[in-house]
Parts: sequence; C-alpha cells; structure tokens
Amino acid sequence: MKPIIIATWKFGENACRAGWEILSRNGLALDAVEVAANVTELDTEVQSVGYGGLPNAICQTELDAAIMDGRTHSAGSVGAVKTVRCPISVARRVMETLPHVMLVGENAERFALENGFPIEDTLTESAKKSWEKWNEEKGKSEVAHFGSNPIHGTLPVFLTSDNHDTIGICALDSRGDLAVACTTSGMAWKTPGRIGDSPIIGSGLYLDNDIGAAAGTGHGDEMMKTCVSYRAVMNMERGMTPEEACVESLRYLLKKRPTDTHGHYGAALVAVNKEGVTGGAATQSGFLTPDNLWHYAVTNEAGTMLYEGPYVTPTEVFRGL
Ligand code: SD4
Repeated sequence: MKPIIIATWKFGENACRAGWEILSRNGLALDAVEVAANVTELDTEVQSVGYGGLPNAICQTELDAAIMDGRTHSAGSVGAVKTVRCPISVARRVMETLPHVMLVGENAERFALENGFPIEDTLTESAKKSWEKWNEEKGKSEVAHFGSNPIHGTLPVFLTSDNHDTIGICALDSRGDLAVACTTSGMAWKTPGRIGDSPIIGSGLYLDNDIGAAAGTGHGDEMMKTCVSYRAVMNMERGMTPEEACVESLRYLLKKRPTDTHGHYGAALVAVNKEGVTGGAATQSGFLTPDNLWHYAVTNEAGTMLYEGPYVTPTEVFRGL
C-alpha cells in the first residue's frame, strides 16, 4: 500500500511533511498523525492549536485533542487541558493505558502529570496580547466573539487563512492501516470550560480501518450537531469518494443548521479512503473571503501539495472565488 497523509489548512503542510518522515519509512499511521499534530501544537505561529493557541474569555488556554487507531478501532481524547503543550500525546496515552476514552479539565492534567508530561505554560505573550486587545474591544459590535456575535463567522477578525483553526490529520500507512488525529485550542474567547467538536469521536474525527478516515475543522458547536466526520466515513462506506463524502456530510450539516438562521459559520472536512484517495471540502460561509480561504495539505511519495476548496452550499459545489 502506498502511504499518504492529509491535513487541514496551509499549516498542515509542515505537519504532513513530519508525518511523511514516518510513513515513508514504513512507520505506523498512528505515529505519523501524532508527530504531525505535535509539529503544529508546538508551532507558536499557529494561534489555534496547542502552545500559543488563543485563550478563552478569561485568558486561559484550554486545549482539546483526540486520536484514533484504525488497527484496534480505539480512541483517546482530552478536553479543556491547560498545562500541556501537546495534548494529542496525552490523548494517545489515554487511548493506550485507560479503559476510558475521554478525560477533561484538571483531572486530565493530573493524568498527564502522572504519565510524565511536565506542567507547561501554554499561553504565549503574543496570545495574551491578542486576548488583551479582544478584552478591550469586546463591546464593539464589529469584533467577533464566538457565541455572541456571528457576524464574522468562526474567526476573530485579525486571523487569516494562514493562521487559524484546528488541525485534523488522516494517514494511511504502508500496511494499509489508518489513523486520525484532531487537535485545537478551540474557538478563541470561548466560554471557560467549553469543549468543541475536535475531541469528540465522530464529530472532530472518525475512522473505520476497512473504509477510511475523516477529520474536521470549523465551527465545532455546529459541526457536533451532525457528527460530520462519522457521516463522511459512512458516506465512503456507501461508495462515495472522499471528496464526495465530505461534500455530502457538509450539505447535511447545512440542511440541519442553515447558516441564515444561525449566523454564518464555517465547517470543513478532510478524508482519506482505504485505497489512499484523499479529498476535502468546506462550507462557503465563513471560509471564502479574500483573506480566508479553505486549504488542505496532502503529502505522498510525489511530495507535498496544497489544495483549495471545493466549497459547498446547500445547492452547489464550486472551486475558487
Ligand atoms: C472548535 N473546531 O473548537 C474547533 C476549532 C475552531 O475556529 O472552531 N476554530 O470548534
């Protein structure tokens, strides 16, 4: 089997390259998605994942992450973790050592510490400054505030397509096994304790080792309501290509949660099937403005490619502006 790795957003390129180092040496998809996620988690330029992610409404960085291993159909997840820069690795430890799937908050932090993850500062000076700016301006109507002002969709106004959102990563290894990871600091300025779609199995990520894997990014509070990643994998089971599977899952989301009744929001998916075909899609709303385009990265033996679109509306699928 020819390995391949796919990740959300432009910053997914660096993650995919790191994962490819493992896949190209016949390593495990599980190791590839963890290492790929770690690259983004530790990149402080990425203000939406791991260390340096934008904080919640009271200036705490609360990280969510989950991972699945296709070989055993096992899953591990952590939510609202403040003291670990690489929560995907804690999620993997949960998966591999506990009879449970998900730990949250202080007890997830306690589990991490007991398992050798040192207590780390997760808030950078730059993320703190961004919070201070938001905190000063949050009364202004033009400033995005998730949950209270849907005008700017899922994005704080100063974020661009190069610098926002969750990383979701799907990999297929040379043995034909799949793995998927999803890691995020969640929505900036979120209500303390809020956990989004990213660490929820079936929403932020899902796989079936006999079918394919999918992972999501975007407005998690909407995406959770239709289990978008689970639906994308089930669509592949019904014979759809990964791109078709992502498109249909997002269409279903838009049908159930129309943007015009709940503000504008963005949602996007990437997927790979068991044959190594990759694809992705995003809703038009929230992800199609000059400084905010939907990109995903793919790495295989041919190198790393960046793709844009397609964009999905309730009635059409199109590429580019
Ligand atoms: C979440 N899907 O927590 C993630 C990340 C996100 O804008 O929304 N970023 O909902």
